[in-house]
Amino acid sequence: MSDASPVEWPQTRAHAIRTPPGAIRSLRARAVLVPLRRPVIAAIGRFDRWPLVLVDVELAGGVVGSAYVAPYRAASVPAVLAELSDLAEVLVGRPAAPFDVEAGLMRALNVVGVAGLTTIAAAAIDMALWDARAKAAGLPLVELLGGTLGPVRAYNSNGLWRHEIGSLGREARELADEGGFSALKLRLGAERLADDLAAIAAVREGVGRDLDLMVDFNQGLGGGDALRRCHELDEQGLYWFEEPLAYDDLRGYAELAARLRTPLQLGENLYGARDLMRFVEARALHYAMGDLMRIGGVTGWLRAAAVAGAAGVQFSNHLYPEIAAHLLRVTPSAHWLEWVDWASPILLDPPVPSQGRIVASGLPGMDVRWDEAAVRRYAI
Ligand code: SMN
Ligand code: MG
Repeated sequence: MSDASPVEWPQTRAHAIRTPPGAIRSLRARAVLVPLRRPVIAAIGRFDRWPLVLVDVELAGGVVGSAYVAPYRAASVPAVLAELSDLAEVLVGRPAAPFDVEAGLMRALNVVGVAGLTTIAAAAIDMALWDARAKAAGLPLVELLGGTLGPVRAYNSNGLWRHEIGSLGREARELADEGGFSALKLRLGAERLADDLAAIAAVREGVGRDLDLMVDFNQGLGGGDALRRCHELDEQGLYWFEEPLAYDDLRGYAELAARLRTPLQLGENLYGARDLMRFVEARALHYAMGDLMRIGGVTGWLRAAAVAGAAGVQFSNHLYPEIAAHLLRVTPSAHWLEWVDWASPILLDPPVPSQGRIVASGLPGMDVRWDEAAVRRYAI
């Protein structure tokens, strides 16, 4: 974005500001490819390693805010980096004020599209700015936002992918034991109903029926097939059906939501609060989740969480558990934290789940601190 003219940045009057947020001095972006303890195998593909784009925003005065986004495909990393360097040109010298940056970037980007890689890059910057603001204030993000540190209930999403059914029971036991979890997520959407039923039975054989079991179809089913499969599984006592249809099939989801007894969960692929608003208005979901890189970072999360809360829709995170441990504490209809440890290899002191809960560290910022040796090891 070389032409910054459409952006009208607010003129701040020095005398009206008590603690100026400081200007953005520089933005640095790099990428790593980290190993996954258990390969991700779902209807959307197989991933043996997980790409992360790391962003550091330095403010005048020296505070550095950090954040990461995970664009799934390693091949997408150069595009995200290019977008970040484009946005950096516009942002250097501007106040480190996430709401102003959001307004400016959305106005500048709406001519090229505000859903997709542009949003992903903008979300990474937004999160790094919030981290910087929290560090500058000497507060954990949750306290900067007006909340308190405390536990957030989590489910373990680190496994139960679509691999051979024979190992699902043992894996479910391991996953429950890893952090005293009372809920797990299983990926479904096999060609034959019998295989989905066998996967559910295998997990329950491993951990019993007391654990809550969410299931995720990762957009794998066509319209009529989704209705059929969900009906067939409706008596299984599953906690939620996640994304049986293509993520943006508003009409299809509205129909499913009206016909099923098991609550429908979706939202990980929605871009921003307005996307979520459409699904809420169409009564096309029962639960919603926000993915920080698509929902618009911390700023976008706050907006989406307000929409969900006002509608009485319980709101969970998708990935980014370190940051979600802060945000779910200030989310009016906070539901479950999705626990994955995929960024843990490059983080200093990553969160450790215990008794099925995650607690933010209490250090200033949002608990995204690089283990630089590990970042070097996995750099791409
Ligand atoms: C998921 C997340 C990341 C990669 C593959 C699948 C899944 C989830 O949709 O909800 O965790
Ligand atoms: Mg999902």
